[in-house]
Amino acid sequence: MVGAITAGLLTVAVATQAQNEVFIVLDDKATIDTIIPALTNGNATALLETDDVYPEDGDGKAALRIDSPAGDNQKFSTNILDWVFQIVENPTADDEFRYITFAWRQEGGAGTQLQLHGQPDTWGHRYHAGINPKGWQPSIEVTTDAPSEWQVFTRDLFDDWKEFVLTGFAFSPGAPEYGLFDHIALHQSEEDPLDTKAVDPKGKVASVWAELKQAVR
Ligand SMILES: [Ca+2]
Repeated sequence: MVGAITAGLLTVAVATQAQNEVFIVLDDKATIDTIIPALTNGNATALLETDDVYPEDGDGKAALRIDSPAGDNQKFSTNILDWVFQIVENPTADDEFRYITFAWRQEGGAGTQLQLHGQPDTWGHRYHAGINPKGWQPSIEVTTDAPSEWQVFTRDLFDDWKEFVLTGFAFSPGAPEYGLFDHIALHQSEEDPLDTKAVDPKGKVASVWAELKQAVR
């Protein structure tokens, strides 16, 4: 009897379709103003940039700027705003995601890095372009080109790192001048949900963390 009930529950879970849920980590002015005070660690300074932004954005007027002249050249937090995201192969719930899209540019260096904090492996989920600025590993080189111009990438987090619980980010340009980050979203289907030319506008369901937290608890 117990076995039959369990099997029934499993069937329901598998039948649940992905909602094409999207969580915008940062993109427009509101999201960047929200994340800046939450980046409590690191020697750099986090600022709102309204001029030099990722040009293909729908909002087109906001990016995160990390002025990074010294020390660890980064801003970070292991648990930004109590975020708890489940990185899984088949995301269905509001807090489950498989893909990340991000854009970045850098002034004054030969490589930049984005680090994702979670469990297991704490900071052991990293992406860099050009040189790995601090040599922090593991890190996936998404391009050999230094990001002197804006670059955008979509990565399959499950393929890259397997399942983990994502709670924080480090914006780590490692540059003597500054790094810019923009157009960052977690998503359930592969297409960049912030692409202004996205073919499936129905997929643009932007989650707000406060609502999402209410839904999952
Ligand atoms: Ca933007």
